[in-house]
Amino acid sequence: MVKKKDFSAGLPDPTPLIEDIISKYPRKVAKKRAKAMIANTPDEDQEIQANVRTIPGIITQRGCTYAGCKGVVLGPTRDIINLVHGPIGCSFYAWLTRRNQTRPETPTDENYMMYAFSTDMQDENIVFGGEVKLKQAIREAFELFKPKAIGVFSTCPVGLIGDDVHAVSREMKEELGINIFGFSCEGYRGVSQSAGHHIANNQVFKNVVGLNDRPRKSKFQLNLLGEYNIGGDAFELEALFEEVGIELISTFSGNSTIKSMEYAHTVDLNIVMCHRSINYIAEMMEEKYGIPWIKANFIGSEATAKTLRKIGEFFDDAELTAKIEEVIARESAKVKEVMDAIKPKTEGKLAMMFVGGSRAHHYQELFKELGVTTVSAGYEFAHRDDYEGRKVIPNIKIDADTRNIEEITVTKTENPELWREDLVEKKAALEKKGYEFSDYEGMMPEMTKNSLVIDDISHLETEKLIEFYKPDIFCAGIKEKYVVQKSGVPLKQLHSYDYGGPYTAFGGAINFFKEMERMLVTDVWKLVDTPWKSEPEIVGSMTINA
Ligand code: CFM
Repeated sequence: MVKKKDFSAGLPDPTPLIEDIISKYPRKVAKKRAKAMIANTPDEDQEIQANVRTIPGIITQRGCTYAGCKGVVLGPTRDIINLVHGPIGCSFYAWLTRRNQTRPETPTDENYMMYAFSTDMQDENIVFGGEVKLKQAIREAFELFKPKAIGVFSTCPVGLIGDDVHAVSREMKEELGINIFGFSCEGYRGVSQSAGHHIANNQVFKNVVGLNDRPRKSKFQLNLLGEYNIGGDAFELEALFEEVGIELISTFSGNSTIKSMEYAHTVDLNIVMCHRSINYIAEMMEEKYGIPWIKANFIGSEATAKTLRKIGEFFDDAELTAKIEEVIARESAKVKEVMDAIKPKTEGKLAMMFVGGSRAHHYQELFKELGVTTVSAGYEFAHRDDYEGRKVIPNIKIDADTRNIEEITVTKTENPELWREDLVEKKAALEKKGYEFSDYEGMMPEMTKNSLVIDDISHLETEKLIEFYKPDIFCAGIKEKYVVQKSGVPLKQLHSYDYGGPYTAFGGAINFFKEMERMLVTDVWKLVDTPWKSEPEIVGSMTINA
């Protein structure tokens, strides 16, 4: 049975634990891994190593560049055909595995999310080239579905043999008369899926955003960036915006359509949920159109209220503000009722979370509301700014792996009607009052003293941490789930939500609290250990007849 630790007087200094882990590695590996582990001191500027190559041989949680581009950023848009140029495995293992939901407006609306489109590359294509096959596949997809747009995604062999997906896309665009564009998102192109996010942002900005200057329809228009509708998260937020009277123009990319992205530049404000995967588009929209962005967080009821108020402050409209306050008051009361019932049972428990590039931070809010302390957390593939805040961006060294990603230059639009000087002025005026734009403070300043922050955690480190902290819950993904549970610690998947969700906004917080009650307030995990360790189960006797 796992013996609980009492950290009510504060967390212990994790330095001896770091030293113990490091001592198990060969010298070179130890040197590298030491830089990725920080005993957190929130009011000091501490530097963590992030977004560097995983050491070969270490079991990482990371995915590939193709996964970040095709699966994460473009995957949730229902009416673009995502055609994968590569071996079938790259499509098969990316097929409906991420729980990004969608809801077409009518039953006959286009929705390709349940399909897997692939060129099914064979040895012959690897040897003689696959461009002809790619063209055929594009024509076939077009004839069958007549889509508005097709995206072509490169897998590793495409880059190795030199197929030009961009040239093929241009040619096919001309031939078929629909929007077709390619992504150089070969799996090996970056150190993780993070490179794929960047590549996706660039291509969507170049080929989609700004194609349709739809006239304004409402008073308050915004885009929600970095929300992928896992487990219905975006549905919660859509309902919330609708109720307060804000028009959500486009979500990048949960429950989205390619059309909505085409007129995404007609908003007044971009709000960024997942900073890691989408900050590039937020920055580019500001550069080109003068649209400002703010960081948002809808995970946790307090965080939701804070974000709503910040949006209200931006629009500065008495009616909107009143409506926002009304919704906050009504919904917070519902959340509080559930929280008050559950918190006495969860208070003082310990959590750990190692997830992606934003949730390891966001979900700490929900645990905090239940009185659960996050003793250790880390991202799989985030950058230093997601840990330490955007202030460190100018000091991040650009390495060869980052140079591998196309850097596009964005300039101010020449169309005076599209350049939002009014927003530029509004931003300047609000900044004078202390309103923060274009900022993300990162995870480390918000974590407690002596919490242990680890980037790209390895399997050995995971086991050592469990042994040391004996957490009540571990949050990660399917790759870790059963290994962790075998050690008697429940694991909540924060990628797929274990078939649960939504967890955003007020309704989502209630869902999460109820689920945490079920996972944290149960004795079942104490039964994981073998009972014969403490008490003999079979008693036998033997008689010997001499
Ligand atoms: Fe952003 Fe995401 Fe995440 Fe991410 Fe992901 Fe995901 Fe994630 Mo899995 S975009 S960084 S690449 S919030 S798929 S919806 S859960 S690792 S923490």
